[in-house]
Amino acid sequence: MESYDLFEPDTQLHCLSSGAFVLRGFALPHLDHLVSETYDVASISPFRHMITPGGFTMSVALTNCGMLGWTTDRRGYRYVSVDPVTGSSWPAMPAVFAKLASEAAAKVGFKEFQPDACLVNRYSPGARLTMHQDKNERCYEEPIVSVSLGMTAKFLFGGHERSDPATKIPLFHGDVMVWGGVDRLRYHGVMPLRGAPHSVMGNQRINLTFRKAG
Ligand code: MD3
Ligand code: FE
Repeated sequence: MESYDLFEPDTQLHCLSSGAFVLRGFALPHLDHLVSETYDVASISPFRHMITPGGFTMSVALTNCGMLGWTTDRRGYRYVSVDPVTGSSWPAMPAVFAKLASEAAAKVGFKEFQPDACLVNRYSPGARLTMHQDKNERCYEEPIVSVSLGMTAKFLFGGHERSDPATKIPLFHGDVMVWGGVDRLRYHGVMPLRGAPHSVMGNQRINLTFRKAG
């Protein structure tokens, strides 16, 4: 698969497919604020390792903010409004999160994206996400936006069948991805985290994934 630059060299917009984009460094002006808000979210609803319906403990630790949070246990994957660990609502989505996600979506043509869910994934060295589709949301018309913080990850951009070949894409601190339309249900994953600790975030990668789930 070829990727190519669009006409905005200053914003470093890469188009992977007609509905999938990498916005290199799009979050750079907001990074300190994003990182501190992420830690505030995790101080209210802590990172935890969830169990998949198949009985495996996820290597990625996660938490959520916003009206709805993604969760998994032996009963399946779903969105819930109450954090099962704290018994309280998920922390509110910080304004800087919602603004960044909707501005990134608008930049590539998805107007008025208003996420109600932000999944916060934390990767320690060795943690990975196997190839999957994001299928737990009510509406596939809305795009998904993701923000990478910390250590560099190799993202796997697959096709519409699990067995389709995947392109490896490096994602750096401050990179944003947006995908929707014909690419909304592509398989994707993240290779086991490895490499040098990050100067600001240390020995981890954190990813914010914004969705309209409800
Ligand atoms: C490209 N998280 O939590 S979303 C997830 O880095 C998840 O933690 C990724 O996948 C992470 O479900 C970031 C990246 C993503 C998601 C869906 C896509 C990229 C996609 C669908 C089509 C194409
Ligand atoms: Fe996903």
